[in-house]
Amino acid sequence: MTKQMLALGMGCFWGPEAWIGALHGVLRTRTGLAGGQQPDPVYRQPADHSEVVQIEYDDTILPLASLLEQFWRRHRPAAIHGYREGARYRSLLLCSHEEQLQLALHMQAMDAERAETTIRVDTTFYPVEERHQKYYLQRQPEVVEQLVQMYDSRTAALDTRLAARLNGWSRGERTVEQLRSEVKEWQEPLSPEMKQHYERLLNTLPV
Ligand code: MHO
Repeated sequence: MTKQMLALGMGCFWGPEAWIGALHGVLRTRTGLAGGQQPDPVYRQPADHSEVVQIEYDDTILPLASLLEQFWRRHRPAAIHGYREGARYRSLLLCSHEEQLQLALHMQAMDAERAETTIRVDTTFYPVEERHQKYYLQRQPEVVEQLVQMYDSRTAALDTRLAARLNGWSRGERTVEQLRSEVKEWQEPLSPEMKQHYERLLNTLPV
């Protein structure tokens, strides 16, 4: 497995975190601010930064090209710019290395509508407060509560691969059945005991 990192901006980060978290091969998602120059932006005052989803993914399962196809299919870059104040909402593709950048630029050139997306290598990322992490999953407190019981803290629980998938499920991006069969295949770094906890949680979800 090759672990990769990338950040995508396409408007309000709540919805994108849900569909991205549902993708097979995504290991972790976080919402935050990125793409600007000014130090220490916060949600209420993003300065010159934009809302983005930071994604950790396994590119042997989810190739970058397929992630980026979906990124451009899921939003219209030109429709986002200038919506609301400053730079908060922008079509943004922040790569973590040159190889990602070359593929992203190549794919951008394939469709004129993609021209409005800002693309560059930039790994600076400022996570935002917890209430914006897995926003739609957090609307289901009884599910989050079960997840929290398996981890040391709410922060750790909301940061997991399962939390990313459940967030997708809470938006109808995945069925419980799909999650059950996927979790069966998860190996490292999941202990057999933890996997049982996961399966138990999935069994309590309304189908
Ligand atoms: N629906 C919100 C946007 C929140 S998002 C995290 C609003 O229109 O105020 O940008």
